[in-house]
Amino acid sequence: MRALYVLVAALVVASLASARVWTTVYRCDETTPLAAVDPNHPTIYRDIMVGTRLVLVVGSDGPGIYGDHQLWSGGLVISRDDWQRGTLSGRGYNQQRRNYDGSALFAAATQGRASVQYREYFQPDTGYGFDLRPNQYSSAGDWFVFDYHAERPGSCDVALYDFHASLDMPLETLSFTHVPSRDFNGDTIVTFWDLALLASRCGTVVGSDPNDPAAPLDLDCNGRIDLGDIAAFSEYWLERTDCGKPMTDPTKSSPSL
Ligand SMILES: [Ca+2]
Ligand SMILES: [Ca+2]
Repeated sequence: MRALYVLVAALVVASLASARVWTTVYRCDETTPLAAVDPNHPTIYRDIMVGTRLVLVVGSDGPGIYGDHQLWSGGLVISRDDWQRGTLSGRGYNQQRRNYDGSALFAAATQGRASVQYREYFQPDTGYGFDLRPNQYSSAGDWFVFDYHAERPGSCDVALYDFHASLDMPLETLSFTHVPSRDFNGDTIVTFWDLALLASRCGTVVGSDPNDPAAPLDLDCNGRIDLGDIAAFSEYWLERTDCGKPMTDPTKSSPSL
């Protein structure tokens, strides 16, 4: 009889449990996952350049409805302290519904729509982000998509919450670190043209004025354009910040160095 009680209790718990939900981070091509620094810490990511766009996909291994008919609900949030360094954008804003319809993917919006709404958060910290709610017919798969943009050097965390589980403890925290861009001519890819700009200034002393046009080239911040900057530059060789079509003539966008 005791075994029967245990079985019934297990079935009740299983029927009330919701899907496991997590975030996958892709580069701008929406196909290549962004590498983690350490396999043991899969949500601490390799440094990215300022100007980099990433794509964040919230996915699930099951439907977004609990056994008691409540819908899964959560949020993707950047704290106010980090918001200046990184930003999240929704897709396909629907003015009438005040909803980011384009950020709700098929598995969350099966036979209808899903809720993706921008809001300011006050708990546990002040922050900005999106409330997420799949619909009652949702299924396992990719639920929501957002664009992340690295705005300034420094660190920026993005937290994914399951509001049914906890308002204080995120399900996971994605940790990004932004480093100065190596794409000096702004054509979204680090190539020979950027190397040529760096090499042309090799040996230059960088003034203390942050507006010194050579300042962006001093990647290791030692006050001089030198081999240290070439080494820091080479780590991002051929890396893209975004996947827009490169300009036909990259030299035309060169800054006046
Ligand atoms: Ca470039
Ligand atoms: Ca330097």
